[in-house]
Amino acid sequence: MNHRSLIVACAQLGPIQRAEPRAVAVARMVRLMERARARGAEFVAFPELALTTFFPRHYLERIEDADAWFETSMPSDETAPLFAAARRLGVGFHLGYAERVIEADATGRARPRRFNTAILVSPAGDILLKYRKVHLPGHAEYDPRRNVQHLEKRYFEVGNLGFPVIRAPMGALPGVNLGMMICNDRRWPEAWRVLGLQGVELVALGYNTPSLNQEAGGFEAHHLRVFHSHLSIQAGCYQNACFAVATAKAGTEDGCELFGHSIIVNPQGEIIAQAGTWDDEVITAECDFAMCTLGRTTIFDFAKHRRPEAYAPITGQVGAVEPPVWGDPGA
Ligand code: CDV
Repeated sequence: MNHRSLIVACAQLGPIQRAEPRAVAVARMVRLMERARARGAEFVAFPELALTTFFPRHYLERIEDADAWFETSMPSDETAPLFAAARRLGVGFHLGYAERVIEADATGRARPRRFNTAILVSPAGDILLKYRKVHLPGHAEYDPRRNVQHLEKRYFEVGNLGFPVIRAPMGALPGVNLGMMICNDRRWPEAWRVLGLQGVELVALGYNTPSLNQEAGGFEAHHLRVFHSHLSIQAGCYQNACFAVATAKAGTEDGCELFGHSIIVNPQGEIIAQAGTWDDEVITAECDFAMCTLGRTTIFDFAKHRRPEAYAPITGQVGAVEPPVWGDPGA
């Protein structure tokens, strides 16, 4: 049997302050790609919104005033060095960024639209696949109760590309099934399963997650923030028999702390590499895709064991609908 393996890297980024120009961030990212390549990596994953500060923490009354944080072309003059590095080093990469496009909406009207986006880029510098974040956390209006805002629902529309998977050459392999999710998506088993149903073998995902729960909806112990992130990624990999390369933006950015703990996870749900700093850092691991077979042919053999006829509420409703109280004659 052919050995199908790929060396992947998380290129974790330390903080990018509000005043830091894109060119500085891109230069840091190119250095991380070089370090990853020197350690054998054939595919490098960057965080969510990797080119700028995590700007949804800043409230701007006019959404257009946030446009400086958005990319209107990819690559652009400023991001071209990433694509050049991919070609020079022969590595593919995953990049999260804020995307502004003129695109028709559901009514057919073309207008400026903004998405929290990620792309997969081949070692030849071609964009293979685009994904737009589906699960946007936070709120759309300024919330005076919060110490730090989380305005993703203000600055972005819900992604309209679904959860696509592509089979593409990567490293020495003629085809790997590659998919993406972005940050909060990792907490939703539905997102993983849609990727799993397309036979995804490697999920690239980036995140910006504050160390503190800023929602003020109740106490959440600090250590549980990292635990819940890892729990979600490990469960997603195990239940869909795939690898994940999950990359953080880390450290104190604009006075707000983001946890690092970037990880690479195998189809058994085990963490096989983990970042140890809250700064620019490369971690690598080898993904042997033969490991996906066990889950796919036994407990998570979808064709044999899934029961979609029992899953209607998953796509038929949004919020929970509780059952009536047992024995209540009025119910
Ligand atoms: N960028 C994110 O999507 N962050 C969320 C926070 C707000 C909880 C996350 O799920 O990590």
